[in-house]
Amino acid sequence: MHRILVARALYPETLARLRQHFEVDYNGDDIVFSPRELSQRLQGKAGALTTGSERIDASVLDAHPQLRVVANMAVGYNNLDIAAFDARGVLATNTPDVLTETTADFGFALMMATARRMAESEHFLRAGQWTKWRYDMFAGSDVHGATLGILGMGRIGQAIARRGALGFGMPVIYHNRSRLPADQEGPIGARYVDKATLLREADHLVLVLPYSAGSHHAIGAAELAQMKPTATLTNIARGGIVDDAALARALSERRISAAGLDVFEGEPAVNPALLDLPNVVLTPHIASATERTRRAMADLAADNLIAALAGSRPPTPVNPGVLPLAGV
Ligand code: 8YV
Repeated sequence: MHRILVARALYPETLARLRQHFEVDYNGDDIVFSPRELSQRLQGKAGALTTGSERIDASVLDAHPQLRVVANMAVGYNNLDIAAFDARGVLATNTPDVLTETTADFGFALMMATARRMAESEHFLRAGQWTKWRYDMFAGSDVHGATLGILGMGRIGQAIARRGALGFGMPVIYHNRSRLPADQEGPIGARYVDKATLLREADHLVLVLPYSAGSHHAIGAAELAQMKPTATLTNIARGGIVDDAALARALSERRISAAGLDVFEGEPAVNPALLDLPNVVLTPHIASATERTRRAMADLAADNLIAALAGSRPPTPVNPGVLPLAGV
């Protein structure tokens, strides 16, 4: 029986299924391992079920040549050094598709909460400051009919575009590494534009691109300066895509109107400058967090581990070029 590490707390049902196939070392206390602790716990393991909080790079793989598969319970896998995996013939898997609509719901909700000042007004009410109606009280910006800008037009970006175009009559503009085929642009009337046009024309800009060295600080002071002063920015992608310090400055100087952030540079730490601002809605990386979707992500990660370590093709490999795996 292969030995695996389940690196974080997991649904008991998923864990029980894994235990039918493997000898499981389970981090039931849900400790976020230091790199050293993680390396210790990977001793003798053929597989690992990880989340975005566990970093597996060349040095970890070199220290554990018996490790064959890392199943990440996330669609994003910037915590895994895929070039290092490829070079060593180690398989990485992720959890696409099962979270697309759930994450798009949240992205749209966060964008709406940001535009309509929901967090700020709720804090005002809870603080007992609501003593009268006033004509301009918490007047925000409209979502319906406004131009929706999307940076990164993968599955989640397209699902957000559908919500905006079909449900809220929003013209959609987007920028991406590659343009969508016409039959995918057509139904949502999405217009492909360069990044400068996206920044200049979007009323509500939503970030849904993967994090990589190339997307680090894709939105910094220079980009924020190109946006409309009335625009909002929503980040449900990854911390590090936005320069949070530059964003805090832009928000405090009202160079854009508001931001909604579900992800942060260095999370779970949050730049203190953001915490002090009224015009930002902050959530703790929960865009995929519905009961059903998180179970589906856990199950898919388990399916990937079970298939790969049985020598079968896993449902959602990140680097299928390493298949078939040697030594399983
Ligand atoms: C995860 C995410 O919850 O899927 C992703 O890429 O960001 C979230 O859905 C998070 O990464 C924990 O693994």
